[in-house]
Amino acid sequence: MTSTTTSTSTTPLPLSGFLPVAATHVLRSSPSSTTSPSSGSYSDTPKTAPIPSAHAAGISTSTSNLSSNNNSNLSNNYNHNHNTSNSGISNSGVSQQQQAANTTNLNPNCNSYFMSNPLVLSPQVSANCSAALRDFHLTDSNSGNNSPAASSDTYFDEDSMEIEMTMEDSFGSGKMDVTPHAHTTAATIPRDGSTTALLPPQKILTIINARNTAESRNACPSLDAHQFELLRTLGTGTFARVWLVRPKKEHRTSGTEFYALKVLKKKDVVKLKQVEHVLNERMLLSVSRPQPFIVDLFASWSDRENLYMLLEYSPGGEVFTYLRKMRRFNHIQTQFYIASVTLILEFLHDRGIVYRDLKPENILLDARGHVKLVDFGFAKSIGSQETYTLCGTPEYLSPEVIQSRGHTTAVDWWALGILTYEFLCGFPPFYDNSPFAIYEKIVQGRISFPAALDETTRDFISRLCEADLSSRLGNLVNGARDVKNHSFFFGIDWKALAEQRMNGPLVPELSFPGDTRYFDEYPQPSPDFEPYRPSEHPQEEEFFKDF
Ligand code: ISQ
Repeated sequence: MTSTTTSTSTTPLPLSGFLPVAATHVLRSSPSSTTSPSSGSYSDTPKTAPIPSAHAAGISTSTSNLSSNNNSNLSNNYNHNHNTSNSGISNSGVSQQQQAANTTNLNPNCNSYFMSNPLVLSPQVSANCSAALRDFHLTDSNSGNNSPAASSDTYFDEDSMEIEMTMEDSFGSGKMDVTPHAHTTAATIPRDGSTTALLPPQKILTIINARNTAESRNACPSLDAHQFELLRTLGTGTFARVWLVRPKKEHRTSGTEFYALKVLKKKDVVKLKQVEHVLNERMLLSVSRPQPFIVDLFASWSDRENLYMLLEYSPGGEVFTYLRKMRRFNHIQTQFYIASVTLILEFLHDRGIVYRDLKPENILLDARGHVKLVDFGFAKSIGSQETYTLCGTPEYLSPEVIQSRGHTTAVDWWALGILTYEFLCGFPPFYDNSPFAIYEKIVQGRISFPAALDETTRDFISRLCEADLSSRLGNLVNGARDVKNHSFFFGIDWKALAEQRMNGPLVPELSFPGDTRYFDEYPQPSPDFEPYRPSEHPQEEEFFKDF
């Protein structure tokens, strides 16, 4: 989720046996970037969010001898190479973290908000984190989609309720379509092609609830961008901006209703040939309810210029931010996040959905430190079929994707192995300065493990990052069950985790539900002088009609 950057260069992959596809770089983050998010590049705004407390998550601990934060054998060249600034938590992170934990203060404001709020850290452990490099998106040579691909977003900021804006302020009242909205659609309501007229002010929660349970969306009131106040940007991408929003007073049920509103510019979605990805994202998010570790899509709608997705607000920010600040996670932290992601993959794969963009940037934390997976821009419903669209992030791509051999849900298990390694080591196993060099390493398939990683962990990662699909953990007859049964997860209570009975190992310190301290600041959107003309895109408009 950190800014996803597309470069305009298209370069064939250099390795023999690879399809000569158009390649579009998306840098995970780079300290030297200066382009503004609104121009389609990422922001180099330093991350300023505070680190929350390390908190044993109620999971009994494994006997693993790896306490990664405590291990000075693990050098973190990845951060150094990419100028990730010092987080204030040194290599011997555990002791500092421990020290910080000792100075922990309970935030009295949190009590009513957290269900069972453990110790929370004061924000003083915060420091800049300009993060690392990566993100790469390839376009689909088979579909002829050779334009720069873009993952839809990037996020992050901090600040409070000061910057309040209405939709009119942000987009310019002249630009918004103020006619009745033809295609306001709740995420879970089957479409029937009918339209919904704009009704007088309604309570947003009532609308959401009604639309999610009503027989027909015709019977439901509509949602509209003008019903929300835009509070601040949570993240930006090439064609999307995510806002923290709350219903305007007359639409509010309580003072605690906050949402993340993802606004996608139709003009850019069309220009970047992302129509299919965006429609996929909306559809797959809607069928992925209710999975507590996937961000909830409450509703979606469109107007003349934009597509909108009203999402659950996840105030803890990106796991990426925590990882870069703490350098690496310890076994307990890693186990908790990887177990949560395993449950997500099990859920998606059971429904024939491949996610295809697993990385720390796309994993947010909620108020209790639980995982929320976002950005379904590359997710696809494939059943048990193979697919050939090349997309993902270089360090996380599996060999079969790089070599265009056709891929399945097995790519997500490969990525889970990469994620486990990156969480424990602070850098991914296949890393280099250019995507091409990364691909060479991935295809060579040699993983070197830091001395501190124990045998069980090495086995877990090696079996996930297995090039041979017929032996890859997760891709065998027992599917996700094999992954869950691996001794890497020793001590995990899967049922308790799925039911979110315990808090996460890092619990954000928040003082109210709309707290944005874990998000970076973003510049205001620049005015757009080139309007989208629906009449020039009849085919795409036909698709957007169903949004
Ligand atoms: C929910 N909460 C915070 C940020 C988000 C970014 C993208 C999608 C959902 C989000």
